[in-house]
Amino acid sequence: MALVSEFLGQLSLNLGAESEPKYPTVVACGNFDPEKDAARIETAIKTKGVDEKTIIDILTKRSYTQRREIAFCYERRVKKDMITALKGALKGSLESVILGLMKSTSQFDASEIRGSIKGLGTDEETLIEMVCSRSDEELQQIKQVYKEMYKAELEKDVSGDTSGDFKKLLLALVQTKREGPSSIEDQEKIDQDARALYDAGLKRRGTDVATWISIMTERSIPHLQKVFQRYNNYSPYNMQESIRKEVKGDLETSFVTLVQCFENKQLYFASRLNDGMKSKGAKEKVVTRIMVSRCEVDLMKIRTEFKKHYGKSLHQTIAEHTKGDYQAVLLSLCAGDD
Ligand SMILES: [Ca+2]
Repeated sequence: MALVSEFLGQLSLNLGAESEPKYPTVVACGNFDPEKDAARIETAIKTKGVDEKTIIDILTKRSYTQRREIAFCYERRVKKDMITALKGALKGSLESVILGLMKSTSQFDASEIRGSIKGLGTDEETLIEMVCSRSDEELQQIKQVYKEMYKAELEKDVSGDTSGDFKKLLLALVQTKREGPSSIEDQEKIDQDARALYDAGLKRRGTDVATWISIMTERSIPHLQKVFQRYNNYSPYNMQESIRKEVKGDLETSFVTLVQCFENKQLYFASRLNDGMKSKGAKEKVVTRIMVSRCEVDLMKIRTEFKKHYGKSLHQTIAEHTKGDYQAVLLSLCAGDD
């Protein structure tokens, strides 16, 4: 599997010099005819009882740009907005997935964050996942799109809905202050930071959260990986265990999420997917969010981590724990068994 994902990573377009390589499961369709797709979707929507299968087959096997082209052709043909038509034709979890796919990855991420803070109360679980797992590059795009979509500043909305150290941490992340990776490994700085994390936490009474926030939001990820290894020279507990001992609640979840993502982001998503499908009161919202937001980013690598860690493939797990059209659309996004 590693080989296939590496191959796909090399194939995908790398826009901008500093972009991370991509490992998508949903890629552009080679033999693409937007007029034909639009006509098939029109028929599928008009079919009595709606032909969900055709809608799934088409929209999960095209890139975002292609889906937009289909929507454009559809609107010209039918004189109706395709998204509105899909909204009327589909329902439940399938509708959420398909409407999610009609947004770009950044638009989808921005709308998930907006929903988590502007809904009734604050959905901290979603907010933490979105802010703590995204790279600075992704967050910069999300901020820009957020402004376009909602005429509001993400930073302001996040700070209006959170408080205390939790707010300080999320804001520091949204401000995207992380250093880029350096070609030279600075052993002295690795040691200093490892020590500073220990001195600010386990070593003292209470926690100097400000120090933790600055190190974890400003240092490069390869540097932090080394820091967490070095940390074990000073502390009897590793970084995640130390976080759990020192802080509680949303702040604890946020720091733990950060460290998990620094260590292996795709494993973090794999475990969220696994919990989302297997835990009591399965969390369809989490599963939908990860499948939609990562299918054109790194879902192929998430699949690899999933199989490696759980012994069962993501495909099999979806097949066992979901059903109907929702299962069909997830399996199609998953795009293969491992
Ligand atoms: Ca302490």
